[in-house]
Amino acid sequence: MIDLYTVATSNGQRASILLEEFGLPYTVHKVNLPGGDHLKPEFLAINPNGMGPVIVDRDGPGGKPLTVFECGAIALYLADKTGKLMPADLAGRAEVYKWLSVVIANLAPAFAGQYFTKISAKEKVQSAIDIFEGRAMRFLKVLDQRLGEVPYLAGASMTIADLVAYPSATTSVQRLPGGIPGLTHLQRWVASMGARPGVQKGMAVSS
Ligand SMILES: N[C@@H](CCC(=O)N[C@@H](CS)C(=O)NCC(=O)O)C(=O)O
Repeated sequence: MIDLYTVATSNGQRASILLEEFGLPYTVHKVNLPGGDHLKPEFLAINPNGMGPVIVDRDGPGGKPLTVFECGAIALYLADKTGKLMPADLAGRAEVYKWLSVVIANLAPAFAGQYFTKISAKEKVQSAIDIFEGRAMRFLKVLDQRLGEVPYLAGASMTIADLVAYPSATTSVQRLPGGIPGLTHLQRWVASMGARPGVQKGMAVSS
């Protein structure tokens, strides 16, 4: 059994749709960010960064509990644990690493910057908001271009890269003025990913 400590954001959604699509049983623990749950000692004990989501795999390697934080690490750990949603060949795996990194290291931080400058900041600086929104749109266009070439981010089959990307392309994009008109390949992929029962359940778990 896995304990999922989740947050009602794109990052929490990444973890819960991964667990659903891997078909792993898990118990949900909701972390209340406005209430400061993530800064309490018991949460910092499982993620010293004080950020959700976190999973605690009670049946980790050697039958011992193992804690994993950071969405990219959670996705890779679960793929390794199950042997699913990751190609067997090195070239295919490299595609997963690339597109997973585009989302985790570029798109998600751009949306985080947009959130901080547009919503959290007491003083709104339009030029800073424009930088983050421009970067988010730039990376979304890269995903759209890629999805015009192949059905899924890493190629012919759905992988963890798609599951990690999906919440950014649905939840986070709602904060972009005007949404993503014209990104037709991305929209096609969003519709097909969103039709999956596991994705729907996982999105609901962390909303
Ligand atoms: N890079 C982290 C980002 C996680 C993250 O930003 N979590 C946010 C919620 S969306 C959080 O817990 N923030 C609390 C804080 O920054 O204090 C990941 O991929 O898991």
